[in-house]
Amino acid sequence: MLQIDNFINGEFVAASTGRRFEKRSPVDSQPIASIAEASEADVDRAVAAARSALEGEWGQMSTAKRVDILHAVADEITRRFDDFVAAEMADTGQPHHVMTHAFIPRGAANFKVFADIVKNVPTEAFQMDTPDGEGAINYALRVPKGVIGVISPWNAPFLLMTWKVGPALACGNTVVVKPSEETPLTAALLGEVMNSAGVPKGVYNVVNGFGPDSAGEFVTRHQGVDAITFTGETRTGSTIMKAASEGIRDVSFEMGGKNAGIIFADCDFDKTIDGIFRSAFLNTGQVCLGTERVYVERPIFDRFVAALKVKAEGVKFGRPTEVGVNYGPLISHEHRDKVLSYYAKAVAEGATVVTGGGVPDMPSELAQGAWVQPTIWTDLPESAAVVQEEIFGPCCHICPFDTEAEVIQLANASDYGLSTTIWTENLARAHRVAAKVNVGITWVNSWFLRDLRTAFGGSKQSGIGREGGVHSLEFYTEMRNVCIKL
Ligand code: NAD
Ligand code: 6OD
Repeated sequence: MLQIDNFINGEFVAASTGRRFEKRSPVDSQPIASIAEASEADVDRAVAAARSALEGEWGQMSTAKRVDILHAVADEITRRFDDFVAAEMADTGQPHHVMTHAFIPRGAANFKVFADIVKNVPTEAFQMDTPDGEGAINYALRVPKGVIGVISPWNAPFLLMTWKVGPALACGNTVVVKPSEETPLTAALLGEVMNSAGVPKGVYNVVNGFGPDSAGEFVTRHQGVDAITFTGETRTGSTIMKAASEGIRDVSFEMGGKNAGIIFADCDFDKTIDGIFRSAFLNTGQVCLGTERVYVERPIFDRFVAALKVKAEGVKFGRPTEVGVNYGPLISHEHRDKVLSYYAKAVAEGATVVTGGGVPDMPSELAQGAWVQPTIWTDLPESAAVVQEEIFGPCCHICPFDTEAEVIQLANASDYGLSTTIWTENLARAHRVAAKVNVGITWVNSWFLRDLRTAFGGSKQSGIGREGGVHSLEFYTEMRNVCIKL
């Protein structure tokens, strides 16, 4: 079994209390790692190390050198690509090709892209008239915000953690990361990478543990943490916001979604089926940007439901490295209980179960894993729990619509506003509808196609703020204006 320790001031260290917890494989429930559970004193040490790095070598370093070091981090991630793939597969149980084609390459990109942005983006300057006619000039300095608390989830652990650590370090901050208790492996591996790439001690720290009354709460309450960037459930965001209010500390939140797929009758049918299949079932539906509400224009409704059913019934369950496997387990039994409770609610509320709805028959060596069937429902009212609440599982409800105005109203009838996909061959309609759907990201005829220079985030209860491109600089730096009278 792997021994995973906290990473503080450039060293792997056990918890001061000696406490550890166990991580089990979602595939078969076998124990895979023993993890040091950080105490409040450990979090204190991590924050102190981050502060001292900020005031020391890292804080004094030229931007050019910092950028070079972050490129070295990206190169080292690429060199150890297979280790990251293996670690993330062990943690999440998701198929090999999802790791190699989607999630792990983003780790390196998250460092490179933000290092280059920081190197190239100018600050602002204004010439100003003054009563004496001689004028003044204003310019802004960008300074790091300080020690950043990074709280990350389990569904795409490495992608989501580096999406915050990359820009935070590029801007000259230091970090204390609290990865999800479900997925500690890649954050630890990144500690080794930081040391190999020459990142000074204390710049990147990892404290493991849980949320309330554990490492998550210790980090977010800590007054030595200057700002908190969080990805996870909306309910957790609300708790963290209260903690951040002590000391008036800034937050950036990327949270839940209940995303709509909008399918017009003039879509490219086969591409749309493939796209909705991916957006509903990739990563076993555990993607915040995934589609759990599907609205299909009535003339193609029956054909669409039948075709998506065939795709859902064609998934291949199995171990992540098995050839042809394209569908993994849920992250844990606890999460499976939640998803299955929604499967039961859908039936209780009168759904037609088009496919799935339960636990698949698995071979005996996988029977203890957290497996669930991909599930499709129809015939529910919009008020049903599975149409309103984020399930974060491999399931969707499909509902017919008749007009553009109606589907816009349906898509917007949610407390969340993270993403949407629109499927049509009519470009004018795509632009029209995209402008009216109240979400942070709309994809037309695609899904999860990411340009890291764009603003990423959610509206309504899906988030606060935007990260990505120069928008990350807005959170991870502060602007100091200098006014010079000429
Ligand atoms: P979660 O909120 O349960 O946990 C996220 C992290 O917060 C974990 O590290 C957890 O230990 C920590 N945490 C929990 N309670 C805490 C507390 N009181 N104080 C401090 N830290 C605490 O979320 P999850 O189950 O890990 O992830 C799934 C959720 O994340 C879904 O809602 C999904 O939509 C959302 N998500 C959003 C995005 C996005 O970009 N908007 C991306 C991925 C996931
Ligand atoms: O692509 C990203 O930058 C990002 N934050 C993706 C979020 C995926 C949610 O599961």
